[in-house]
Amino acid sequence: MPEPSGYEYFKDCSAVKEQRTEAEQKRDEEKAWSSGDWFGKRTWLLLFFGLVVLSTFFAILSLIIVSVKVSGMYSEMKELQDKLMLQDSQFKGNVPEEGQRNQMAGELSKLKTLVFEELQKTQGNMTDLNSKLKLEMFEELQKTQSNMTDLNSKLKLEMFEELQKTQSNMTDLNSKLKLEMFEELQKTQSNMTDLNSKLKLEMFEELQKTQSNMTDLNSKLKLEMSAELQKMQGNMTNMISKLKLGNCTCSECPSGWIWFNLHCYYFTTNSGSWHFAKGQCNAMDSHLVVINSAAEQSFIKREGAPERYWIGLSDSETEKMWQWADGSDYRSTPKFWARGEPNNAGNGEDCAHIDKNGYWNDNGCDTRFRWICEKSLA
Ligand code: MAN
Ligand code: CA
Repeated sequence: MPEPSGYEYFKDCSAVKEQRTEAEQKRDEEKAWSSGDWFGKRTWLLLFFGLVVLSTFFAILSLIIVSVKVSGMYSEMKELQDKLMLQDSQFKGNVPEEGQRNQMAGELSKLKTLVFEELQKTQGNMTDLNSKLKLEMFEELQKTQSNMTDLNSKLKLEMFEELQKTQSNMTDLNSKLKLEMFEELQKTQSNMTDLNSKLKLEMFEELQKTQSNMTDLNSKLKLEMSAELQKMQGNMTNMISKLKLGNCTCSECPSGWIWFNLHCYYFTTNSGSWHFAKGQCNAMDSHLVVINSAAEQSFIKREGAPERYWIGLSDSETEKMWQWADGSDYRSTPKFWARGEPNNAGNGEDCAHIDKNGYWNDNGCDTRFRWICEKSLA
């Protein structure tokens, strides 16, 4: 029994549908008439119907396409089958005999030879081509090498020139640098020389100052040492004298008197005229000091300075006839007058005294001075 076509099927379905829709339509129309919404229901119905028609159309179209394709494939398959069948029958029916096979083998060997010759020719051509190619490449390489050599030479030349320039620049720079360094060194040397001169000057000045200070110090030291030495010398002389005396009846100087060379000396603190002083010394079993030696003068000078003291020397009896108080000969004793003395100044000066500087001066006998008494221990 033949299958119903798509159209018939569709016809049947639409018939059923039509039957169902007519019944439903009647019902709906009744409902719509009764409910009063007839326009809305109809629109929905039309839309639904359109959709059904469209889907049916697309279904038929698909079916046609599928059937066309299937029939094409089927015819192709059929053709292939026919070909195969033909080949099979040819193969089965045309099995070559031995003579034919030998002929075919001969043809085949000829073919092989031909192919081999062709291959050999091709190989020969290839070899030629290869040789040509090699030659060309060699030539190209030689050219490239030559170009490279040229380039290298050019580069070398350029580099050499550049190096020469750089070398020249470096030499210039070096010369400049040397010059600058030389100038700087000269400046530094000059500065050093100036500094050296200044330093020398300062050192010389400092040395001069130090030398002067040293000289002052030396003078002071000499003076102090000389004084000290004189004292020591006096003391030593006294001690020697004491020792020399040995068994003599020696006695010490009275209290307040100073011992020197076996003599005692009294330096007063009160003052009076020369004659008053002379009387005072005599009253103390002594006389105004008589200076018989340089050592004694030094002792008097040292102990008396810087006061003025009457000494036992006067020319009150005869002008310029100086006499010592103990009768010692004025002519044989050393003199220690100050410069320009005795000058008998003013109304006359007949009495001698130790001045502030330690040397002698003649002065008016009534002048009030301190005095020095002396007595021997021998
Ligand atoms: C000065 C000098 C001395 C003199 C006194 C008198 O010092 O002329 O010679 O004895 O004066 O005061
Ligand atoms: Ca005088």
